[in-house]
Amino acid sequence: MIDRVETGQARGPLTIDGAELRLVRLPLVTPFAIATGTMHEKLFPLVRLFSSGFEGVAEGVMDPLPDYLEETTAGAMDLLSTVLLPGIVGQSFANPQALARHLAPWRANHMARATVEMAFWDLWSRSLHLPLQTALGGSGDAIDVGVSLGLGPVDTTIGRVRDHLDQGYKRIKLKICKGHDIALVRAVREAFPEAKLTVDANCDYTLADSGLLAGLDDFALDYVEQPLAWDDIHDHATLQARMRTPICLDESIRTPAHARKALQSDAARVINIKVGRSGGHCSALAIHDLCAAFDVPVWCGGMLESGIGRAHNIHLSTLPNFTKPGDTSSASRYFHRDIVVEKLETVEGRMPVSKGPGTGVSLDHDFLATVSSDVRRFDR
Ligand code: OSB
Ligand code: MG
Repeated sequence: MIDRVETGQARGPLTIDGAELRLVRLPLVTPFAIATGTMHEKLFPLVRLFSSGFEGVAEGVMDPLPDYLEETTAGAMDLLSTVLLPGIVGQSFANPQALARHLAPWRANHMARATVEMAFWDLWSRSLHLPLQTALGGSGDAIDVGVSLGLGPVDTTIGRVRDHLDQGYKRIKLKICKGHDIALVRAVREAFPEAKLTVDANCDYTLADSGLLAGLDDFALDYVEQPLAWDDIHDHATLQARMRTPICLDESIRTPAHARKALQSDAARVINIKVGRSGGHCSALAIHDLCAAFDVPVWCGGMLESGIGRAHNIHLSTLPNFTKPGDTSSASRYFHRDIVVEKLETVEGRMPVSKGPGTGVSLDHDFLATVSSDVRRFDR
């Protein structure tokens, strides 16, 4: 039984005294190419919530264009500033579940809602002087992590795989797309017969490609991530019946109901939980528990987050059913300089978990100011 802190009785409800929203732009160290396009920078809404001298922070994981899921940065900035943040400033919430219930009536917009919900979890766990990990019901001092390598030529990819295995990363995920799949995976598998390998197609295939996808069964992959459409659990069930390699769903799982349907229909034998994609930690915990009930392992995905989102992901990854390495690798792989003071770096493929209150990371305000625009305050 997971011992979760379900109430804020210790200090009573938290009243949101104020909120701040800003847009943050960070250049990426290496452009990141996936089936839907190439990212050169990370642009994201950053939300800060204030209550009784405490502060909670979170970032949104939506992209500028609706290429991963349907949400966009501009759309989220609008929803956050006109509806979600004005709707909670001045309101009191006994615990994160109460805040999640307040946000529940809104349709979709899971990433925008997650930004607010996650900031509240950070705020609430700080107010209780607990690490976020403890408030969520997790434990342990470090988590296993792998890396997600963007699309690239076969020879460069082999070099990058070697590099990351040498650094101790526990699993290598290769991005694939139509026309850049079997030959790539064969070459990497031949070069690294023992490596824990997975692939991620970001929805690039259809059921018409079942034969090709079943061909991936030859390469002892741990799983194939999101081969088919973002909104099609049913087709993934059909595909799973045609291949041995476990299917892992990412884009298709935005709610616990999506997870339940995927598990009931055998559309996913592994699930990638991204808290920022799924409406926040309450929903991520529900997905985690459902998967455990179906004996399906989960792992924590990433969206090239800054240290703020990365820290949330690290704490969530300490829950017991996160039994596969996550994508929460060293921040220095993504950014020359991060917006948090603490260095989130792996040691031999393990990411340490902060034991300070909340996420345990603090904003580097001087640097943050240089990469921020559109700063807005919401007061009572
Ligand atoms: O599908 O998991 C994905 C990055 C951006 C958008 C989608 C995905 C990814 C990654 C990178 O795979 C994960 C990370 O290193 O943060
Ligand atoms: Mg993915």
